[in-house]
Amino acid sequence: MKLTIKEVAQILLKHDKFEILTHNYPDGDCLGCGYALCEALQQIGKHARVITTDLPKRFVFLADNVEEQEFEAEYIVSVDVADEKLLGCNKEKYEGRIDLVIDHHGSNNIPCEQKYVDAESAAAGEIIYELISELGAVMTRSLANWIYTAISTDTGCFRYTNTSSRTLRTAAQLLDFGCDFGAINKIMFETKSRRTVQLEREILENMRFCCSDKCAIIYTTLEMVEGMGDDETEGLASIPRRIEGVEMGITVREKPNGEYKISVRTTDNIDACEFCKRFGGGGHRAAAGCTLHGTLDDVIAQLVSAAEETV
Ligand SMILES: [Mn+2]
Repeated sequence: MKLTIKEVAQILLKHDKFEILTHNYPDGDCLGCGYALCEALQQIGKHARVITTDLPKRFVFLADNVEEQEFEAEYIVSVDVADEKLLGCNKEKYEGRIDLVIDHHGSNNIPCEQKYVDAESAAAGEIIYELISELGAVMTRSLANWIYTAISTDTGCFRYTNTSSRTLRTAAQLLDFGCDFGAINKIMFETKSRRTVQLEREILENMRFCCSDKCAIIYTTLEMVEGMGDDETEGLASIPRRIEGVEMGITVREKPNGEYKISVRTTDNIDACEFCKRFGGGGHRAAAGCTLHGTLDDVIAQLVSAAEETV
């Protein structure tokens, strides 16, 4: 059933004792949406709690002011979860039990009768923003902060092309509600762990170029990232493509047992997906991936020779 935002609000108003599910490797959007919806429901007299998998360090503060409530759950809502597989360690418990899906991934394939999926929204946070006023909840500063976190992180701080005029209008209203956008931007976009900066230095020192400098290749070994969390090594694939003149950026990540995960980012004229298909991978035109085996030198040599034929 295709629902309107008003109908979603009516459904929520009819139920109580909510569990709100987020996806694994949680990001600012699913967490911001989860906590905002939770507080809005509590504000109008409902019981609610957010179910997460392990929080990356920089998101932990988001849970600071969330009231923990004890109750037997009766109604399960998922936010920003495109597929039940993404529930991670909560999959077994909640698979087939979701009562309402709220999401912005057009590809959402959760089998559920009641779904609100709006692929026009840059972030699920845009949907939650509208829902909060439909629920009759008051937009507090903490609600505004969570929703700002959701929307700003899914748009790369309003830089990605998914940003719409509605995204910016919503953000403007969140500023009117007093959200701490400066502090949130600093944490989300301008802060890296010292270890991450050291890793980046090592990566830059070892960067290789080929194809008359149109292709840049970076790599991490298991030794280089030892003890680092996923959130400390994300975003590395954007390093090569920041370099002027580079049309193809390749990131090689060593995994256990001689396996290497390859991420390829390209500019318009090169098809990253076609490139990765040569190695049994795939993806999108501008961003794709594949897996290779062997030694690091061997893997890089294979990538360089394929790049020389492509770029
Ligand atoms: Mn999202």
